[in-house]
Amino acid sequence: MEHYSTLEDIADFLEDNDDYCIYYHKNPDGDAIGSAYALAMALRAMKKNVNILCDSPVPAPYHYLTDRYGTDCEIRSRTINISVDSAAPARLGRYSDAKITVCIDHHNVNTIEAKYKYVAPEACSCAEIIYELIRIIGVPISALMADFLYVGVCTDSMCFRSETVNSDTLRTAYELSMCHADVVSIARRFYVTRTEKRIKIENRLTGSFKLHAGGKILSSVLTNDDYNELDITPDDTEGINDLVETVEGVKIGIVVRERTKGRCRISVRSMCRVGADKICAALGGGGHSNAAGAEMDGSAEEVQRTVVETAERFLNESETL
Ligand SMILES: [Mn+2]
Repeated sequence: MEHYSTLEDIADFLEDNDDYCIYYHKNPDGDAIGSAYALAMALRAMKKNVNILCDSPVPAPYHYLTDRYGTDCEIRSRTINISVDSAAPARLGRYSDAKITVCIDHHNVNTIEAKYKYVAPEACSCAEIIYELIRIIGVPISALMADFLYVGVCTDSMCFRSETVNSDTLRTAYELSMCHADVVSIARRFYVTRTEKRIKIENRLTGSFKLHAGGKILSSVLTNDDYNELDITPDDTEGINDLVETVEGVKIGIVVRERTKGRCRISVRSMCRVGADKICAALGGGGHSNAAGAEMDGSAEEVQRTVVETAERFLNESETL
């Protein structure tokens, strides 16, 4: 538990200055987007000048919210940089050199250097921390802000079923529902309804499922050929990792996605005590104990073999403890 500053300190600092730029990690998820946009809306309500920057475009499923946020402002020279939900400078992609003054995050390990740093690994989502911060600042939480925050809580908690869900997660969800977050439509949108294209992608991924270590490890692959045949981009596969949890008995689930020739993105889910972040750290990546990722060189097949071997090693170690 590394709390370098209090949220009260950060709230005071934000009140005292005028120009902000909020950064969130590349290949963003709902928590990164929700945290950044909700904080930006709170700062706008405080009459501050705010911009939001990310190395990747906002994925399509979030456009229905971000389109309602409005346009960015001009970036001024004395802008103070804030990072949310981002564990390391490299996660900011082409903005990795930005001098961050306020860092708010919930990853176990955070290597961003910032004067005001608040890292709460016990928080299930960064959105929960942003919610507390906005409450301390005292600006009213609009229905759109509540939707942004609820999307963060709902997606990082995998719709309230990840190991990291705790009573604070549920309390935040309850309070956001009191602020008119559209809880039913968000759960439906991100966890129930699927497009026909999505169903085809999911079928392709589940078709590649392989079991290892007596069924305790599952690996799966999406290759460039799959993308071409299904006429999709890697963006269309966001959240696909959830599927590895659907097979009974699986403790560690792996998805390998080919990005370009000879380069793959891996995602690891852990449903046991083996840290997904530990497995990914051994492969040059990082993340949370329940979900983590890395990028690796090699063909999809080679990468899959390496990740499975690494997961087996960690699983064996934990079982002999
Ligand atoms: Mn997060």
